[in-house]
Amino acid sequence: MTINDIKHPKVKAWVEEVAKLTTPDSVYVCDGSQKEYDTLMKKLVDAGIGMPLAKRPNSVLFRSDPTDVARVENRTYIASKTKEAAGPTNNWIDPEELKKTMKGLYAGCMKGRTMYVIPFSMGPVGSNIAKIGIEITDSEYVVCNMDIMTRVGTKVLDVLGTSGEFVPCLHSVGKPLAKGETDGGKWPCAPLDSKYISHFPEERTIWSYGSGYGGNALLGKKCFALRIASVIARDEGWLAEHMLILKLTNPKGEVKYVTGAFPSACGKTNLAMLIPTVPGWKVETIGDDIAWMKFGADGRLYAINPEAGFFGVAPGTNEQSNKNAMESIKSNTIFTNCALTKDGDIWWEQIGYDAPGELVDWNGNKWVQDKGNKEQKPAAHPNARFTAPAKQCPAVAKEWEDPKGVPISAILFGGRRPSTIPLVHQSKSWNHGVFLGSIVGSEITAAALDLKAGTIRRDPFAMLPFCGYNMGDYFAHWINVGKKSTEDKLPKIFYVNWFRKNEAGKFMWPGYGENSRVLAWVFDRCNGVDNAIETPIGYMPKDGTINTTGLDVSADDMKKILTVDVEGWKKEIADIRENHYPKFGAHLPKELAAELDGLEKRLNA
Ligand code: O2Y
Ligand code: MN
Repeated sequence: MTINDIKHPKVKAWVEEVAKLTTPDSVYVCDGSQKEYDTLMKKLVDAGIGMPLAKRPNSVLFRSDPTDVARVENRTYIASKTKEAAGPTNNWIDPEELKKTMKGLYAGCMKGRTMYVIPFSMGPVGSNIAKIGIEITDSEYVVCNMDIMTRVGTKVLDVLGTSGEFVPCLHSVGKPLAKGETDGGKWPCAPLDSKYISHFPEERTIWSYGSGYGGNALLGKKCFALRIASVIARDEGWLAEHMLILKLTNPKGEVKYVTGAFPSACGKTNLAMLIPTVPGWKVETIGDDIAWMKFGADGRLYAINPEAGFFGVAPGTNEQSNKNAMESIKSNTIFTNCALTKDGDIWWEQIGYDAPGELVDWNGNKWVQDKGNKEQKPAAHPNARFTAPAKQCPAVAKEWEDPKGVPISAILFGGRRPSTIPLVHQSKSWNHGVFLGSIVGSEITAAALDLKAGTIRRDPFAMLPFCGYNMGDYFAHWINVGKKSTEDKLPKIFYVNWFRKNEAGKFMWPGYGENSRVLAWVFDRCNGVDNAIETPIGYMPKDGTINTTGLDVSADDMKKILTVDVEGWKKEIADIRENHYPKFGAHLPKELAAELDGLEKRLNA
C-alpha cells in the first residue's frame, strides 16, 4: 500500500512529515500479509543479513552488530515535561532539547532505504482493552518481527478509521546509505552513543534511533505496551504490567487465571509455558511478558496479552526447561544471535545437547566446542533471541485472544533472591501486596550487561526499566486501583521465590515444572482452602499443604524455604528504609510507609 491508502488525516500528515525529515527513497504502508512478510524476508536474505535455516521451515537467522545486542537502559529516556514527572528511577532529558538532538539525527537518516509504515494493534484487533500504534521504520527486520509480535495491517487501519487514537512510534536504524551503497551483509545501526530510545509521555509518542535490536526497535513491546501504556493506564484507571498470564486448571477441571511479575531473566517465559509435575494439574499460556488489566463490570480485573508472539531468550531454553517453547520455534521463527550449525540449524548454550560439530558463532566466526575450556566464549550471545508466533505454542490457551480478557484470581511477584524470601507467601491485603510489589528485587545475572553480576537490584513490580513515569506515583496508582473494588474481588497477591540457595551456593528448589506445586497451593488459597498460617510477613503454607510427593528436596530444605527468616527480613527492612524508599521522597504513598512499619512491628513482637 502507499501513503494514499491511509484514510486517517492525522496519520497521513505525520507519515508525510517524517518522510520529509528522513528522506527515504520510497514509502511503503504494510498490509500485514504473508506475501509481504515473505517479500521482506527475502530482501533481508538477498542482502546477506538473514540466513535461511534448512532445518526449520520458513525460519531465518540474523546476526546483529556486537554493539547492538540488547535493550540499552542507559540510552533509554523518559522525556516528560519535568524531571519530577519521570521520577528517580528513569533517565530524563528535557523533551525540547532531546527533540532538537534527535531531529538532527533523523534528518536524512533513511536515505537509500525504504520507509515502512506499520499499523499495529496491541491486543486483539477491536478489543476494548487493545490500543493501536503506527510504527515508522527503515528496517525490514523490524517489520518482520512486528508481524510476529503484534497484529499488523489493513485490519488495524480499518479499526482506526479516520479519527481513531494511535501512538506514533518512530524508528530508524540510523544508517543512511549513499547512492549505490548497500549494507554489505552487515546489520545496520548507529554507534552506541548516538542511540536514543525516547518516550514523550505527555504526547504519548516514541522516538527510537540507532538500534535495530529487540526492545529498542520493536516499539510495540517495551516502549508502547509498558512505558507509554503505563502512563495511559494511570490516566484511565487500569494496569499495564510486565507480567506473564497463565491459565491454571486443577484436577477437578476448575480454572483460574494468574499473572506474574518477575524481573527480566527470571524465567517468566518458562513459567508461562510450564508443564506441571503434579498429576492432574494443567498450565496453559495466555502471555509470557506483558499484561494489560482492566476492571470488568463485575469488579474483577480482566487481563489481555497485548502481544501476538514471544521474543524469548534462547540460551538455556531446552526440552527440560521449556518443551513448549522448543515446539513453538520449530518453524516460522526469527532467530537472532544464535549459533549456526553446518546442516542449517541453530544452536545455543544449554540447548540440551552438545554442539554438533563445527559451528558459526553469533559473531560469524568458526566455533568448535571445547568443554574443557571454562574460558571459551559462548557460541550464542547470552541475550540471543527467538521471535515466534504465540499460536505455535502447544500450550497456548484457547482463550488467549479473547477480546474481553481473562479474570485474574492471583498476582505473583518474584525475583532471584538467594536468601530471606521464602518459597511462597501471600499478602495480608491489597495494600500489603502493593508493598510486596514495591520491594521486588533480583540478583543480577550476566544478561543485564551493564550491571555487576551477583548483586541485588531492586526492581519494583519488575517495572524498573519499563515504568513511563514517577515510580512513587506508580505505587500510588496501584493503591488507588485497590480502592476501585473490594478485597474479595481483587486478585490475591503472592510473593514467590524459586531461587533460594544453601550455604554451598546450590539452589534449594528445583524450579521449572516443580513450580506447579506452588501454583497448586496458590490456586487452593484462591479457592478458600484452609491451607495457610498467618505469620508476621503474611500467609504461608501450613505444614504438608505443598504437595511434596516425588519431589527431590530434603525435609530440612523444605522447612528452610518455608520458614520466616526473621533476621533476614530485619535486614531487608533496614535496606528498604535506608536505600530504597527514600528515593521516592514525597511521592512514596503513606500506605507503603505504614506497611513497612507494620511489618517491622510484627517481626519485633
Ligand atoms: O534485549 C532486548 O531487547 C529484549 S528484552 C526482553 C525481551 C522479551 C521479554 N522481556 C524482555 C525484558 O528485558 O524484560
Ligand atoms: Mn520482559
